[in-house]
Amino acid sequence: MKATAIANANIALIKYWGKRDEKLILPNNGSVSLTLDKLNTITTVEFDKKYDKDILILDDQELKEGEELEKAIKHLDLIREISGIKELAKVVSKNNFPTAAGLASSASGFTALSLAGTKAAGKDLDQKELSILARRSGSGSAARSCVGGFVEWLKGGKEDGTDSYAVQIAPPNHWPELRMLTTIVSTVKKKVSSTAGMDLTVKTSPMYKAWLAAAAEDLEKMRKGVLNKDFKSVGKTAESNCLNMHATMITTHPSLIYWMPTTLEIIHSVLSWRDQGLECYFTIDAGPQVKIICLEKDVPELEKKLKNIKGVKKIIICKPGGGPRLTDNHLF
Ligand code: 2P0
Repeated sequence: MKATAIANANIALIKYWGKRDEKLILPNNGSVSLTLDKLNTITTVEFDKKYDKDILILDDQELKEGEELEKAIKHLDLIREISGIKELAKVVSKNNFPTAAGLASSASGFTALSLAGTKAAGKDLDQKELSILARRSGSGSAARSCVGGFVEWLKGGKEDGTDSYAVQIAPPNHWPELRMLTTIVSTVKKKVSSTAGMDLTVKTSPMYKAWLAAAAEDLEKMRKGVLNKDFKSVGKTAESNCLNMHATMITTHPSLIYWMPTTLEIIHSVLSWRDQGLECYFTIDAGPQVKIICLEKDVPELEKKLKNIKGVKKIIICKPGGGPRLTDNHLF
């Protein structure tokens, strides 16, 4: 009753920000993401009678308490419920990138946990079932990491959430020249989680209604842009959707300002590089890191320019990546 899975992170081109159901983790708006090939989580799950509690070891550290542990146990409970097993589990998980700094570690983490956990429990879920499970306890955006390439998480309308899951708009090889440069400007764990942040935004930002209206239009444009490989439209739409989301964050009470000085420096740089003819666009999640959307041909030039910005600690060059997979390389 042991299995190991690897799942890739995803970065939203059209963001998810706000829930219509907090228990089932159902979104107020549909979102679109790119699954990335370079940022991943590997997770081994073993259910066994020998365990007298659920054990979670994340990046070599056993979690003894806290929200992350609670979410993981809740997820294991869901897996036990759908599989009809009672055994407790040991979970060992490793990210190849900083956890909880706005790099979607929870999405790849909960996807890997869902796939490894259900397999260890003797269940084979299809992509839709996995996506519905993955979003349930830890991270809504995990629904999207269950699918490779260009992905839409359907908002759905049903109360039970059975029509809110991720589908593929196009596979990774649809647009192999597209790149997402992920810059790391800070590895400090953020003060306000996405879950708490979006809840506050829905309740207090006067901009929230406008965000929802714009996001619905952005979604249409993004689907078309991806299918037509229209780089300008994809970049512009992603950038303005990101800024709209951050406008709702900034106008939340108390204010949620995830940006750091280097974040802003990169934003200004991208705008000026674009003025000079270097076509690139930015997107930012609930954290300080900036992701730059560009084409393969411009990567060397952009990398050179980014390295000249003092606060940029690391640049990870990502391509469209695949969905989650099982492996025999268990972590214990
Ligand atoms: C996204 N984010 O679409 C948006 C943009 C952050 C900003 O989804 O509350 O871990 O657990 O469902 O999915 C990050 O939050 O949040 C996120 P919950 P999640 O990628």
